[in-house]
Amino acid sequence: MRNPVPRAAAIHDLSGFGRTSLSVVIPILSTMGIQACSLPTAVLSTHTGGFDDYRMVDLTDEMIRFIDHWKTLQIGFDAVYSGFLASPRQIDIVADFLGSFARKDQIRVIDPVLGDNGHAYQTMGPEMIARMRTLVSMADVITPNFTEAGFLLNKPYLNTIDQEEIRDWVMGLSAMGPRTVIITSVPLPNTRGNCKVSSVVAYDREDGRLWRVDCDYIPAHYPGTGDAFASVIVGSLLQGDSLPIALDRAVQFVSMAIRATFGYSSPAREGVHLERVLPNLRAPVTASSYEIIDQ
Ligand code: PXL
Repeated sequence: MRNPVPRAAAIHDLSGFGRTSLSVVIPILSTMGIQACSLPTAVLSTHTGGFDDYRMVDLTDEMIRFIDHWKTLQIGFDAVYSGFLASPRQIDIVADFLGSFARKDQIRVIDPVLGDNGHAYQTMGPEMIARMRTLVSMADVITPNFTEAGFLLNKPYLNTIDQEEIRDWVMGLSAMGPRTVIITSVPLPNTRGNCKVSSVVAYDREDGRLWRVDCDYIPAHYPGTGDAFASVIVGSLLQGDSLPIALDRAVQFVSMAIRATFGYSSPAREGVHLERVLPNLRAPVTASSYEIIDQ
């Protein structure tokens, strides 16, 4: 039976400063009417993007004890949603978690947090990438950015990619297991005159349809926007939205968050001004800009 308030297990780190991971996941899910139950993978003073002297407490052993407690409570989750994992062993722990807490009509969303802009994050080595492929195979939905998609497929980073090739990428990732593959920050050639765009491309293996949503490119990079994007996808799917509407809502929200921030000169590493835009997640869905590119 579904919970009266949809409930998601949120398996991410807690970074105290910088607006990534649980600091982003919890407010977004709560605002969307979803109960977020945190299973922290690590506690950090800040996230690792743009800060050098961060302190990190790896919670791998504690996760096992926390999960054991949750098992005794027989908690039922409508979604299991994982992001930043702090050690290769945590990937096995999340895989076990998926087995132990499986239930009918549950969605398993894995955001394979590994890197961005062609580079792996400071804590992500080849073993994390290799093991992440196993976790991805157990998901219903994955939300890699373009860099992470390349890592999972073992493809070199490209500065631009055409529609034919990105179709191969999403199908290749879906063949690894997940029914739905959503790749963000795809550098497709622009379709809006001279305006540079960054696209989200998504594929649903069940109906074979391929979707695209373009966003205006803004020359700034804020850590945590991938976490915000995936969290809106989780909330939207749990609210019963279709895939293209979920994509639209996530793109619109992240674009708005970036625009709300970019006008100020706050350091990019502090993330987007989430607090200013959160209420928009409760607004009715009024506009959509998705396109179908293959059916
Ligand atoms: O936003 C992804 C993320 C999550 N958690 C930590 C990170 C990052 C990206 O830098 O460092 C700790």
